[in-house]
Amino acid sequence: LKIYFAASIRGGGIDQETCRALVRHLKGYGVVFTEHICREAGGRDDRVSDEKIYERDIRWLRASDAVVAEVSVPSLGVGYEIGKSEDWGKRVLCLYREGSSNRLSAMIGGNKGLVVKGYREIDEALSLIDGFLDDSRL
Ligand code: 6IA
Repeated sequence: LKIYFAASIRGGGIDQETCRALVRHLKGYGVVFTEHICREAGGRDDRVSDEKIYERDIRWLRASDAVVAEVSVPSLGVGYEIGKSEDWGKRVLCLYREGSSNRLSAMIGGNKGLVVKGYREIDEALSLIDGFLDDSRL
């Protein structure tokens, strides 16, 4: 399975522990194109040009079988990737940590074309991933 994992980078950055736990779990299902984004979150990400990042990510997104997005921290990039994925008919799981200081955008939370799930503990998020990826429609 080829999985595109999306999470906020410049849009604030998700916490590293959550990022790593999600990526580690996703890797049990196959290739995670974006496994490096945890290390980049909140750190320097200017070693590669924005143009290169955009082109590579779009290529990966197009090639993916499923998209898992952590949406607790608002991110223009993640929102853009979710919109593209939806247009391309990909199944998208959006994971939102309940009680986050940012309310989830209505453009994500109100979209019936996406699978949007709230979680409190990381283990809950991992079970939600299992439910999503074990679905036979993939
Ligand atoms: O607007 P944001 O920066 O929060 O957007 C985050 C989303 O855009 C993530 O889901 C990524 O897929 C994508 N993205 C943004 N910046 C990068 C990036 N920079 N690398 C990969 N994906 C990115 C670091 C480059 C690194 C190789 C040095």
